[in-house]
Amino acid sequence: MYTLYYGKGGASLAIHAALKEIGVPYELLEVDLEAGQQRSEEYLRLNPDGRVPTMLVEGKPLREAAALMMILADRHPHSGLAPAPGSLARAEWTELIVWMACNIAAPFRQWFYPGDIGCSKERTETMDALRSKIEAGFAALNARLEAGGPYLLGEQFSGADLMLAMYMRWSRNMPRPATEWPALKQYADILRARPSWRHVNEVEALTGW
Ligand SMILES: N[C@@H](CCC(=O)N[C@@H](CS)C(=O)NCC(=O)O)C(=O)O
Repeated sequence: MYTLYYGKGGASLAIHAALKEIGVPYELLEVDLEAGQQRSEEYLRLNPDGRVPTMLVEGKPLREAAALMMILADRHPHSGLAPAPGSLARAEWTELIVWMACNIAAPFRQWFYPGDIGCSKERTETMDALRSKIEAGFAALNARLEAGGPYLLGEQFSGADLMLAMYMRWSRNMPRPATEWPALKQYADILRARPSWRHVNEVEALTGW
C-alpha cells in the first residue's frame, strides 16, 4: 500500500515509525543522501525538491513529513496516530503538527542547509538566529509537557510525538540539545523506549541518540 523513500535519520524517520505503529505492510527504499541520490533524475521525478521523505500512496508520490503524518492519520483512524477525526483533540493535534513544522522543522532545515537561504555556516549571526529559533521552539514544548505530559496531548500518545522525537534527535550535536530541557529529557526517554522507535533505529542503523 505504501512505499517510503527514506534517508537515514532524516525527515522520513517519524513517517517510518508511523508506518510501524499502524502495522500495515510497507516497502522501504533508502535514498543515500551522502551519495546525492536525492538529486538523481529518477528521484526528482518523484520529489522535485530532491528531499526525503517521499511516500507513494497507491502509487502517487507525496512529500513533506508533516503532511505525510496527517495523511497516514486520516487513512488509519484507528491507528492511534491522532485523535478521532472532527474532535477538538484532533484540531489541537493538527495545530501542533503544523506549529512544529513551521517553528522547528523549518529553522532546522535552514540550520542544516543554510545554502537554502543564501547563507553559509560561517555566517554566525544567521546561524545563531536559527539556533535561537529552534531553542525557543523546544522551550515552548518543554513548558507544554511540564504543564501536562507525558505526551504532547497529555495522556494520549500520538504521531505528533514521533515528529517531536525526530526533531529532538536532530538537535543532539547542537550547542544546546533538546534533552537539556528537563521535561523534554524525560519525554525522550519514554519515546526512545517505544517499540516503533526502537525498530526504526535498528533498521536505519542509527546510533547516538
Ligand atoms: N520540509 C521537508 C524537509 C525535508 C528535508 O529537508 N529532508 C532532508 C533530510 S532531513 C533532505 O532530504 N536532505 C537532502 C538534501 O536537501 O539534499 C519535510 O519535512 O519533509
